[in-house]
Amino acid sequence: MPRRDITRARAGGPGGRARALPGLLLLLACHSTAPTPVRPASGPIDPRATAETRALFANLQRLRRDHVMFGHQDDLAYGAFWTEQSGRSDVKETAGAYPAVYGWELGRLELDSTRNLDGVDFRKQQQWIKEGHRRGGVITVSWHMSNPVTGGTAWDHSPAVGAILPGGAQHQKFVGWLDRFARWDQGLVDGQGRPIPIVFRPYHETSGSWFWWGGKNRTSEQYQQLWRFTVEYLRDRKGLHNILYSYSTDVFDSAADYLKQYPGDRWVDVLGYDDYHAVAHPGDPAFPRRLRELVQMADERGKIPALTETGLAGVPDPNWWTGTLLAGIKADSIGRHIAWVLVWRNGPDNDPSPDKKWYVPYPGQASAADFVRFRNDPLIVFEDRLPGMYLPPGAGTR
Ligand code: BMA
Repeated sequence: MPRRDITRARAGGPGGRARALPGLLLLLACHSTAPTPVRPASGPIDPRATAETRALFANLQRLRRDHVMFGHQDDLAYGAFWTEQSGRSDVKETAGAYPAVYGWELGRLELDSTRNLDGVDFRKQQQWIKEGHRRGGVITVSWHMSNPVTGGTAWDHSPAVGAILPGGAQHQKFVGWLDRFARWDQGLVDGQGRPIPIVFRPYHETSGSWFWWGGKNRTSEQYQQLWRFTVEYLRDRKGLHNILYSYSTDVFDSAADYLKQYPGDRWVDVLGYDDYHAVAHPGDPAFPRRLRELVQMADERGKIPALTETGLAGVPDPNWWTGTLLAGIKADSIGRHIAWVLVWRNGPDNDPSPDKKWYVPYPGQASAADFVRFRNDPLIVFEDRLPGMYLPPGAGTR
């Protein structure tokens, strides 16, 4: 299918048709074709969110009017050919700047392990989170939580949700796991002792049945109860106020499909979804269609839409960054208003064919030149072009 040219589709955008029009006409043109406006009164679901967390919410909403941030999982911990080397980042070494968003993972924190399921040391992880935050980056956290009933991994989909809800046989054990999260979260403070805001994305890809909290392994009601209990416990019982909560599904067919187990507007700040499917096929119309639906759902609710995970393993397509990812984001004048896109980790650890696991290039990799083109696109923001995300909007630079 031929693509729409985004510079024309988006009135008032760089190079857009509206640019040639004089003042008033320009204003009218912007007005008539602009995407659904973001509800100005929106804010975090936590009424006691810290000033920095409220600022992060507002700045994410503001930034996505014109830009999309780029993120990478485990960026500072290891890369394609290195582990734990201070200052290193495959993203920076290839594109010249750190990512704007840093994804981190908590799996095995619940077991009191010193390292997560991918071998990342939790103490060092906290240092990397602080380092990224100090540079102005945005932190997002996933949790491939072990199965609380069997003790197996997150992929052990023996029924568990019913057992950990209040009244269930494993409820206290589960609450103990949330307590460990709370201790971990309380360690995240900046140089002045203020809590570092995070986007927390537990129980992710919930539409799929590969995790114990997903799909056929629980009812929608059980998922919603689990979600609401988690928010209430962390926010109201543990008093954590540095968190934006991100719901996320895997690929979805429609808004109704996406919202099937949605916990509700009072319980979610970020509407995310993970897509490793459409992005494997350049020009797949399902990709901009999903982004459009996601942004519309978020705009209607005053929430923040984000492509919370994506990527092409090994990035064998030399033009994937601009030809598939960027083209797909730009293909829809509404869908382009996601706040960020995060690609998965560069971990070669547990894959027999390691090159299949790289999600960002290293210098010299097949897609490296195109990754630089992606980074230079005016829509895309890496860390060096971020505004001050933790100051009230308009308050200046970081
Ligand atoms: C998955 C894979 C696994 C990893 C897990 C948690 O998508 O990358 O190797 O253990 O995420 O990070």
